[in-house]
Amino acid sequence: MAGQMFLIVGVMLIAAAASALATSDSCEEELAQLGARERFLKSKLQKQELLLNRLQQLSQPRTHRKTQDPTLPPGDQAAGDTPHRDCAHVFTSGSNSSGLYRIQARGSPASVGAYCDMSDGGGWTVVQRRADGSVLFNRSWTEYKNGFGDKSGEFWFGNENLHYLTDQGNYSLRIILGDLEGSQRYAEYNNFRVGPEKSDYPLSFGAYSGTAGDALAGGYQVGVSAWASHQGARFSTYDRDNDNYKGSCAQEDKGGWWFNRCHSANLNGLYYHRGYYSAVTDDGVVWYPWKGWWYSLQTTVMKLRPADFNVDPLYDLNSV
Ligand SMILES: [Ca+2]
Repeated sequence: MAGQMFLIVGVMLIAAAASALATSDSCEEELAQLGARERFLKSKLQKQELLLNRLQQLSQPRTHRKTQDPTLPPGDQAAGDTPHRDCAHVFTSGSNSSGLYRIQARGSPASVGAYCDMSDGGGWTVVQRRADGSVLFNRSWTEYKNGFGDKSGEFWFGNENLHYLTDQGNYSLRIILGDLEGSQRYAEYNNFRVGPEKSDYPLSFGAYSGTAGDALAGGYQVGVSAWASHQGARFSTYDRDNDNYKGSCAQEDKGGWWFNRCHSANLNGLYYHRGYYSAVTDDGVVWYPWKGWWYSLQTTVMKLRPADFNVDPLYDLNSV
């Protein structure tokens, strides 16, 4: 009898201890959940405060009078009275919808219309776009110098504009590529710079990051950079051959670009509507490390933003 009592007391003690342990486990779990919830709510609150600040700023009267630029088509937005150095400057001045603005880089003799991409963190000056093959990219030195195409569609911003823009400081280049199925990859380079015309608009860039592969430096494969890298390459067009090839890369590959001997990437090549193509030379819209030489990309965007641009956490996907 005494033994049974002893056992019952033992079982009760174990049950109590187990229950205490279980309680302690579930408490910890609950605490962890509450902690995570608290962090989530705090970050949500922070983002809502940012949004509120932004809305308040937008509802306040402008200190600068906005004027419609007569050289831009109706509906396009003007950058305001003060010349903006780039689209990042337009963005930080309070304009956060994508579209056409006027910018004037320091040192540039005149202002120029630029397509500002205010998505993807905002503040991007778009300098090249392929979307449907509607614009011919096999153009002369002068056309590449001044830019061509339709800034709301396919276009080249112009080497002169690229030079003045990137001469202002450390710019990051983000390239977004798309294939026929709608998949996208990106490549990013810091310290992107285009030199002056007197040096044939030489290209220089810093470290790569991204998902499309490092075509510009030819860093995707050991031993190919001598002919595949675009680092330091001068610009060539069909009427101005500055490449390292005995023939003319621009003539063979049908677009203006920073050719070496000849390329690992040529985003200004011929537009083939079906992606894969066959031709005498690799003259498509090419980014070799992603799709090889015999696939012509369906969409490309090259856009620039100062490397020290402060990305609003509200729009920064990496911060979520
Ligand atoms: Ca040559």
